[in-house]
Amino acid sequence: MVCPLRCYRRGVYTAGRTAELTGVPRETLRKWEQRYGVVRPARSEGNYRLYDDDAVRRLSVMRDLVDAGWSPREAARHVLEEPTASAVALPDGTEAAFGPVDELTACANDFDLVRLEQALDKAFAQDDLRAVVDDWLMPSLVRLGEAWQQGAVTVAGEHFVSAAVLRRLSQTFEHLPHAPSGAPHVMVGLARGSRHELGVMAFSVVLRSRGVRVTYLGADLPVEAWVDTARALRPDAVVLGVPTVEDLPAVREAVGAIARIAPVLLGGAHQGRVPQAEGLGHRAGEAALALRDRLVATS
Ligand code: B12
Repeated sequence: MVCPLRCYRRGVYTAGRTAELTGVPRETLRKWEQRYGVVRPARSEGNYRLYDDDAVRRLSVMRDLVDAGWSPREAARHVLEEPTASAVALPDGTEAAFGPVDELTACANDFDLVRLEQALDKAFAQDDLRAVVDDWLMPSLVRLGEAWQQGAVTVAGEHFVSAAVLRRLSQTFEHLPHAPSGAPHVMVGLARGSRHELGVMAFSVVLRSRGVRVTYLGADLPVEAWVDTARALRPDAVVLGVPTVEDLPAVREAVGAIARIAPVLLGGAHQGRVPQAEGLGHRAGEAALALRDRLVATS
């Protein structure tokens, strides 16, 4: 059954439901709480543990890391230290300027294309693409992911929305003017097997809007193709996304190979786990502006 928005926005879950949502057995939930302090569940009147949305998100990330071979201690440290979009407070006035950050999730429930395109129209009508990306689009996608993970939107609903977002970002990218000659040049994309391209695409839009020449290579690019293209184009920098834990091995391989040719920088939720490359931070728009300034200053 599809749950109305209210269910997950202020979600409160029993230990059994949290175990179902995260795939972490109940005994392990207790162990991770007591040994590592990853979550601090509230208690019901009967003294049962009650988990909220943020706890479910933390536990899911920790489960992914442990599944990917991390020790629970290391995974817990990562979960506690690394902020994500959902942990970042939105500035005042965000909803007035762009509309609610729950709007995309609501559209994933009702498949209303008109409403979805109106929400994108309203947000992208703002001049400041950096703010559109950091203050509305990325937080909206994080909400969508949480809703999908909790069963509050279907896979089809999530695809319906993310396809529309990708269309809008691509259209915005195409309508930006070409960079002037002599402008800094950045190659952007994802490693082999990695398909979450909305973050790197949004970053590319902001970068191009500030006069940088962006060669956007998209999703799922094998390491050999990265290397050949970097050798041929000699960009000033290469930027890869690391949106999921599963992307880490391919990103590490790509970084190792590309770093001999050009500086490699990373974005996305798991950027901090690739020691050979610098992370650009978790605000894609701001990171694009900072990178542009840096490249201009060193050119
Ligand atoms: C849309 C979406 C999809 C779409 C992507 C469509 C597209 N063309 O991009 C599709 C349907 C393909 C998809 C597939 C899958 N997905 Co998905 N997806 C999402 C969703 C809802 C948004 C993804 C996104 O754009 N994130 C970008 C931003 C919002 O998130 P971020 O990576 O945390 O980055 C933050 C910052 O680092 C920064 N940032 C992001 N990018 C960049 C880039 C630069 C350069 C910089 C500086 C900063 C920066 O902005 C963000 C906000 O602060 C997320 C939810 C989420 N929380 O991200 C799930 C999510 C990423 N998906 C998930 C999963 C599990 C999957 C699948 C495995 C599902 C499946 N069983 O098939 C596959 C894997 C596909 C693959 N091989 O890569 C999980 C990943 C958990 C993990 N393992 O780490 C998430 C987190 C959902 C969840 N809560 O469980 N997905």
